Amino acid sequence: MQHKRAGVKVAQMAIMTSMSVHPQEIASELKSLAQSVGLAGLAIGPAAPLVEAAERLRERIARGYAGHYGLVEGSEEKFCHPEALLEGARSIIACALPYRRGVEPEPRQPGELLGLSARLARGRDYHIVIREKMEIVAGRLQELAPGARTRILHDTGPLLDRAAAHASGLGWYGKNACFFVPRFGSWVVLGEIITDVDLPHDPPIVEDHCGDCALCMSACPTGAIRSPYQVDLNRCVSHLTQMGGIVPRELRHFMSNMVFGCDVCQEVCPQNDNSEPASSLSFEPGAMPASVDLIRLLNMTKSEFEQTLKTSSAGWIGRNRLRRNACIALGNLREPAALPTLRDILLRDDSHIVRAHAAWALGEIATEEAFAALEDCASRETNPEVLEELRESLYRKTPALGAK
Ligand code: B12
Ligand code: SF4
Ligand code: SF4
Repeated sequence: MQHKRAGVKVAQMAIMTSMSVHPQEIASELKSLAQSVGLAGLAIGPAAPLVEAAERLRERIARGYAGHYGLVEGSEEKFCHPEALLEGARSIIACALPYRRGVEPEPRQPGELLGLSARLARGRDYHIVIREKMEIVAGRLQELAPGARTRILHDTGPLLDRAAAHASGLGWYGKNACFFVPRFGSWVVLGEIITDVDLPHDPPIVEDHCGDCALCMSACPTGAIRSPYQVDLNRCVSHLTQMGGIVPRELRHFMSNMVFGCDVCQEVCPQNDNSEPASSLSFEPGAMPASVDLIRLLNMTKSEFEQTLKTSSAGWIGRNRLRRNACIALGNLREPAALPTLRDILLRDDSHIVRAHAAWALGEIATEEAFAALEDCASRETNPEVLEELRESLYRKTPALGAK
């Protein structure tokens, strides 16, 4: 073991001595490069354990605010150790990609069967965009420091991106738990390059930017921001739109017409008031529009999905979760015009999850015709989860039964 560590040290020294360019110059060049490729910022921190984040993550898991996304007891050991993710790791190069586009969607008019996607879902898949840009930065680092080793991580990697960005001095946390960077506010996604090159570190930003404000906490539709900086994943609408299976009935109303994600706690934030839109270099229009035609989404075939929404940032959740969310959105809009499509879905759809949420939506529309469709279906359906939803929706017609 000792022998191995000594070997790593020698390798590191080799990288430092073979560097023809001074580390300070490398850092400055990478920062300029980041700007020119359309990143919102780049900052460099030590590849050291994320001690504070580990403590917060432990507390969060203990309170039951996590539990999905592989965040279980002991996860802090897995997600807070950048130094373990690359042999000889010395620095984290934290990067932010802005995604807010200048164009705002037209507000929905009464009668329109439209859903809404969160801002980050509207461009090309951000996982691909940020990776492309970080590859350019990592490539330049390898030119400036020959022999440098790098590992690129973002979102699905085994590291807390916000905590790594914070430790690298890229920006600061808001009480909504989102990460803010200068000029672009919290409308950024994050990624990091771990490297064995010893680069000068930027100091973490420690100032509190929220002060007495608590707008995000009062605006959150489900009260998911339990205390400053602590979001209860189980109540967060963003999670509800992404989770698999049946969405808890008591939380569906809070999802409004969202088909992917939730931006409420960022939209109300005064720190985002003057945030700059992303340059065209960063976010080209993607397959997911801001306003989503819910009927079209429900009728979308597998091959149409593959060619369109699959290539957006929301594509990874798959066609049926998006169609399930479309049912919830239609239930919340309560527009009778959605009835024929929901009835067709309820009678014929392959996915029992989509059928179950169509049954809920018809119960929300609650017209004579909607109840007739539910009764018709109840006599043919065999799936227990759909039958349960049918029963609950039909209780709305005869509330006395529900009281039993
Ligand atoms: C699981 C997850 C979720 C979950 C839980 C989110 C949450 N707040 O806990 C759900 C599905 C709800 C979610 C929603 C969203 N997410 Co998300 N999500 C993740 C993921 C995969 C893991 C993050 C996680 O659970 N962390 C656990 C907690 C404990 O850690 P944390 O979020 O890093 O932050 C805490 C600690 O680090 C701690 N902390 C540590 N040091 C310090 C120091 C100080 C001084 C303070 C105050 C706090 C602090 O405070 C934070 C709050 O507890 C990351 C990707 C990744 N690999 O990191 C993306 C990520 C966090 N998500 C991201 C985004 C964009 C979103 C959404 C905006 C998407 C949307 N529009 O719907 C929402 C925002 C919801 C919100 N208010 O947080 C971005 C963050 C961008 C940003 N600018 O902050 C990430 C980093 C993905 C990426 N690579 O860009 N997400
Ligand atoms: S994303 Fe939406 S539900 Fe989640 S904490 Fe923010 S406002 Fe609340
Ligand atoms: S809304 Fe207020 S409290 Fe919430 S993150 Fe923004 S400034 Fe902080």
